[in-house]
Order: sequence, then structure tokens, then C-alpha cells
Amino acid sequence: ESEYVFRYHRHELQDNQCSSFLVKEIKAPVHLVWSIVRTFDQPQKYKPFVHSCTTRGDVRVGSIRNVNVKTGLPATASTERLEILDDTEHILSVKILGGDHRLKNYSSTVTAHPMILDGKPGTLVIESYVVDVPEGNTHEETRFFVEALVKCNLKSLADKAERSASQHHTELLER
Ligand code: A8S
Repeated sequence: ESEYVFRYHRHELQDNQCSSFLVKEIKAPVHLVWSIVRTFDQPQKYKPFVHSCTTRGDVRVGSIRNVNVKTGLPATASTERLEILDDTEHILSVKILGGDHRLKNYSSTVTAHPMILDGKPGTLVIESYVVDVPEGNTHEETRFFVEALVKCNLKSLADKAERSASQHHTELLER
């Protein structure tokens, strides 16, 4: 894990920025987890706060998505660009360009790594980010806010992947 963090999740940090990473073990094979994570144009597939998303044209590095978030959050929309999509190493990196929210210069990297969990193929997902600390907030407050959202996203990713892994397993047994 620390090897992966060192390799893929180092961010250049300025004084007014904060950064951290979260780790999630998922009981589903990496190809399944990755198929959910890599769909840049449909973050609502697993992110519970995303209401809808629009993109123009094919998804490729440089593509921009407009994300609408659900009501009740301190924001309604976010404009985000795909920076890295590596289907071999399983790396996705996204940068937030704008929106009516307080996460200026937010940039995140998600990587997925195969691992054995309870003797079965599982996945270690690591998500790191860097963001400007908004005026009037501390580093701790910013980290707390972002980590709460990212934790929800990773929990929901795990639930979805694990459900579909066990469904697939049941289908194979019933054949
Ligand atoms: C992600 C990560 C984050 C998304 C945040 C942190 C956001 O979509 C939400 C609330 C905000 O205030 C900011 O990978 C923003 O999606 C749920 C609209 C960007």
C-alpha cells in the first residue's frame, strides 16, 4: 500500500493547499471495480451525491464533464476534466476546473490494485486529492469535509462492486 501511495499519489503541495488519501478494500476483482471507476461520463453510477452528468463527444484524456449534484449540498454543479485514464495500470485522475462550490483547484487520483481478500480476488482502491484551503477555513476543516465525501463515494463503490461480484458468482453456480 505505501509503495502504491508513493508511486501514484504524490502531489505537489502549496502552503494554502491540503491533501490526503483514503484506502478501501473491496471484495470484488479489480476488472469489475475498474469498470465502474473508469466511466468518467457517468459518475452517478456510484457517487451517491451526483444527480446527473453531461459530456460532449467521446471520453478521452482532456474530456470535460458537467456534474450536477443532489440538493441539500453546499453546491449545485461542478466542471471537471479527465487528466489521466490508464486502463493498464488502473489510474484515473480528474481535475475540477470550476463550479459553484468551494473546492478550488481540486485534483484527485484513484488507483485500483489487485489483492487477495479472504482467499478470493479482491481490490485495493486508493484515492488521493489536493485542494486549496478555502478562505475562512482551516486545513483540518477542509480535509474533514473532503474525506467525508470521498469516504461515501468509496463505500458506495464497494457496495456496488461487491453486489455485482456476488451476483456474477451466483449466476455461474446456477448454470
Ligand atoms: C468526487 C469528490 C468530491 C466531490 C465534491 C470531493 C462535490 O461533487 C460535492 C460537494 C461539493 O461541495 C463540491 O470525486 C463538489 O466527486 C459532492 C460539487 C465538487
